[in-house]
Amino acid sequence: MKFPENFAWGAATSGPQSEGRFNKRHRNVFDYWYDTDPQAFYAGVGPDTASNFYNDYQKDLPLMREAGIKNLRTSIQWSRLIDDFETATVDPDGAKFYSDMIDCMIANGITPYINLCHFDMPYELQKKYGGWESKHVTDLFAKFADKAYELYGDRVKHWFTFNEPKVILDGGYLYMFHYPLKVDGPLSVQVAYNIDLASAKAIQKFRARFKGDDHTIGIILNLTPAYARSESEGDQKAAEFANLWCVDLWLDAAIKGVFPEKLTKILAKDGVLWEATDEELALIKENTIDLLGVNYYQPMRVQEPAISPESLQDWMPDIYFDNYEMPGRVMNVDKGWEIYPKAIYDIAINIRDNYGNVPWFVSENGMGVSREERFMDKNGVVQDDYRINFIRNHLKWLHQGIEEGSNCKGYFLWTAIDCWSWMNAYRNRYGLIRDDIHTQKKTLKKSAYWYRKLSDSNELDAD
Ligand code: BGP
Repeated sequence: MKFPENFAWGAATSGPQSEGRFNKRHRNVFDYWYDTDPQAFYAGVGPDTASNFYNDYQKDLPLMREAGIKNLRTSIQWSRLIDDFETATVDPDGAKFYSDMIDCMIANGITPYINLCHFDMPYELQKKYGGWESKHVTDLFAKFADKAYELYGDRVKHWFTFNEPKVILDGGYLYMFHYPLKVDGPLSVQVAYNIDLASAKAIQKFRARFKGDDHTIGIILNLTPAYARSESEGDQKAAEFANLWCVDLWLDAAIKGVFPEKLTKILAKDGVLWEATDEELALIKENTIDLLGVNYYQPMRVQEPAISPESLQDWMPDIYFDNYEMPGRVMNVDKGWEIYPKAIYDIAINIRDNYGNVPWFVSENGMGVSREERFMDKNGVVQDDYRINFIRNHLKWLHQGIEEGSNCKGYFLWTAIDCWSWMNAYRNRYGLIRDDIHTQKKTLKKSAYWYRKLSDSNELDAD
């Protein structure tokens, strides 16, 4: 299976998950949370060292290139680059680190894709203003973004405002797996809107700076269609709302610059619709993306809720649907996620048919496995055939979507080097490259050799 010419083969990581906290003068919300409650993190491991990318990037990047990674997405940490958040003056060490690291990527034949928010709200802004609860913070984010464009826009062509904004809501405002650990459905609705507003403001700055040249800006969304348990009316209605809230809300705002009317009607009826001004809505309308990143790991399956939404006191988005565990599903039992490669095709077709076939790429997809030492051969190489199969099965469906006309420009695996992952710390390993977190020794896994072949040939082997 041949992929289109210039198809971008790459991998993704993020600043907080790879760099380590070396020389950081400000904390993001995860740094703060770890400092105050280390036991909340798997095995008590926090972001202090991560995969030591801050110190190791000169060795790590050539290794990534050996693994066939020709494009790398990472993120600039707001809390590392910026010194004064109100005025967006820079921290000299942070600015130099990102500059040198970007130069090193390019010197190693790796194209940088730079994202500006990967869950890492500066703690001071969370404390003082409530982070994304505040519209003032959306202005501060745009200033930070503009500073990043100014510093690195000469070398970085592909920019992204947010990674998985929905997870900021899920983790921080609904299900308590990210700081600030609130459970507040109505507030999560305002946070969703404020993030879309912040993204549009950052895009506005981008357009003012890079007029009509080859720079692109986008957003990275975690998408999966909501699959209904059955054709029954109740299950179908549940899937309709889940799609509106989890998928259309984000895609419509990013690509069409508007919010789905069916959703805003329900939110208004429930008395939880966000506060918005006409001026803000016009700004969102005018500042849509060029390139969409799609993170896909697991499908969403839903069913009619067991309890009628009318009987609940507290508004939460999931009063309208319950998760459905499909009997006989294929699972990655380590991570607890269903494996369903066909969803990537459904996503491709949805973008083609309902979103003007906007250029997009798979910005994350991958398989997290615990205790990978189990699979090491006598030379210490992890024989991760499960990862190769996972990637292959997803690529087959992606290829099908491309054959049918979907405008997909690349595939980025999560991740290059095993990295730190929020509350899960180092529990699940996703890398093509193993990181021994005790010695920081990094070694290619079997999948790295396979991925190199794939990226060099631009062709997927049959089995
Ligand atoms: C995505 C995030 C990544 C990464 C990945 C794997 O949602 O964008 O940052 O963490 O999921 O998740 P985990 O490591 O928790 O299994």
